[in-house]
Amino acid sequence: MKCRVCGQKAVINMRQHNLSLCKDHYIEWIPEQTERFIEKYEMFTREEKVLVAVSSGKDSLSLWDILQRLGVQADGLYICLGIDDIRPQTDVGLRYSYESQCLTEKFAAERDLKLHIVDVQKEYGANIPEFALKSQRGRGKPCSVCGLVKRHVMNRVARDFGYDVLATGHNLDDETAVLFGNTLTWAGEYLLRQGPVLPGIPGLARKGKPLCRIYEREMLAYALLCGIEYICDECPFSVGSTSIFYKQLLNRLESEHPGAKQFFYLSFLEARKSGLFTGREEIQVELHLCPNCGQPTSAPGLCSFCRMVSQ
Ligand code: Q46
Ligand code: ZN
Ligand code: ZN
Repeated sequence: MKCRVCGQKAVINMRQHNLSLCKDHYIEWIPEQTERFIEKYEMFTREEKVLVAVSSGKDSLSLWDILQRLGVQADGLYICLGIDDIRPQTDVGLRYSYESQCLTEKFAAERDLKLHIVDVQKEYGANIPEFALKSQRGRGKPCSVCGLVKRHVMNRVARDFGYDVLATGHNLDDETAVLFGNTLTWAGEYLLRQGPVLPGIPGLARKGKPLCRIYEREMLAYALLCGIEYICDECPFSVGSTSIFYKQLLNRLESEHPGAKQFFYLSFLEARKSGLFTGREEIQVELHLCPNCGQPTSAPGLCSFCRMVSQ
């Protein structure tokens, strides 16, 4: 197996792209691909201020690394969720947030990058497991509460510090797992909103997913080959999630049909572009501003986040 560019020994063979590359050319190829997708989907321009949401996972840290290589001025945001001291069957969750924060801070310090840190417990009086216990949303699993908190904090920091766009490290496997779930239920509203970029509205920054066309396996290889120190443990609450199950199903499909995930995602984007999900009249949701935090919300009064925090 030889590198298609230089003929040296290849370190990765991507059947889905019919491409093998050596380490040096692979480390160049991933940023080139990312740049192509940033431009193709008009995520942001060189002049815009980018905020990257970093969790210390391989995808978000690699994304931050790639943006630096591309010369994009991107600052980081780490949200400390307080997912520590949890004792499931194993003790993986014991210091999940603590370790994530250390790795993210180290990454930023070594590269002299600006990092915003928001500690949910300190700022809002409870951590994610505690919010999950006291909120209706969190019954059983805290992921719904966690998603609400992360969205709120990301939007708040982007607005308060004047960022034009919020970039997240979702890869192709993440996107196809969500797409698969939304397709199983034909969740039209979600299908309409899913895509590489979500336009901003007053009070909410644009959101972009520069890695949305890159396979998880490719991102893992990139992080390893670049020597990026990321957290290997998954969040303890992700155990048994439907998204992991969908990823496993899609991996089986991919192993039989290389390129299947990419084809699924690209065909969806084409179908969406051609108006497949806008057949009926688009419902114009009137947005109100939350009187407490000022973020847009679909119903008058406090937004869901402020309601949860005030409980
Ligand atoms: S961090 Fe939060 Fe995830 Fe953990 S609690 Fe669920 S949503 S699984 S990406
Ligand atoms: Zn090469
Ligand atoms: Zn609010």
